Amino acid sequence: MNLSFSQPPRLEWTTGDLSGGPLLRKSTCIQDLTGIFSDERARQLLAGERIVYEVEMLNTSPAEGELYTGITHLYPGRVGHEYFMTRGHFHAHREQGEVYFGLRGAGLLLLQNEQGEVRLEKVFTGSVHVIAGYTAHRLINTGDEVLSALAVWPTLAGHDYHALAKGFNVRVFEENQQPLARTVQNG
Ligand code: PAN
Ligand code: ZN
Repeated sequence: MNLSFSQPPRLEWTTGDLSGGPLLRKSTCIQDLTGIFSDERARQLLAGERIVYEVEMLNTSPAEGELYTGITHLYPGRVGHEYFMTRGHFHAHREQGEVYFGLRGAGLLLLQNEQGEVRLEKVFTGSVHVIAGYTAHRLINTGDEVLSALAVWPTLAGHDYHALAKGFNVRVFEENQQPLARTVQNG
């Protein structure tokens, strides 16, 4: 039998650039992130069309049992003193987990369980983050270059952005040129 060799998509590990396959792209800008940062006035003073993060995904089958593969590029910046971050979410199917891999840049992965307990993991080139089910997750860019991370998650998982609409229980601010995590009350 004479089988040909197919060419899979390619991830450039140093930049997080995906190529060679059908891709889906989504940009999230300052104007999309109402109520996400603690200083809403500071957010309104920034240009609404400024991109905070972009997600590139392989356009693969959404069927149950399949996996999605996506890269998040989170730009450096702050709203007031709070670092740029993703919206963050629980999976709609809470039991579904996910794995993140740090590709470039420096930041934090904020993890919060259903009891409201929070953990912060450092994200760096080569970091591996096994996100258990029932755990909300958010990337935070504490550096001054783009933070890129690869994520793989079940198509079944779905996203629930409402459960944490009031915010996570910890926010990360720059103080004296250092990241500082503060516990916040979300009523
Ligand atoms: C990631 C996230 C991505 C963007 O692919 O969706 O980092 O963050 P938000 O979805 O919170 O805006 C993932 O966790 N997928 O499940
Ligand atoms: Zn997720």
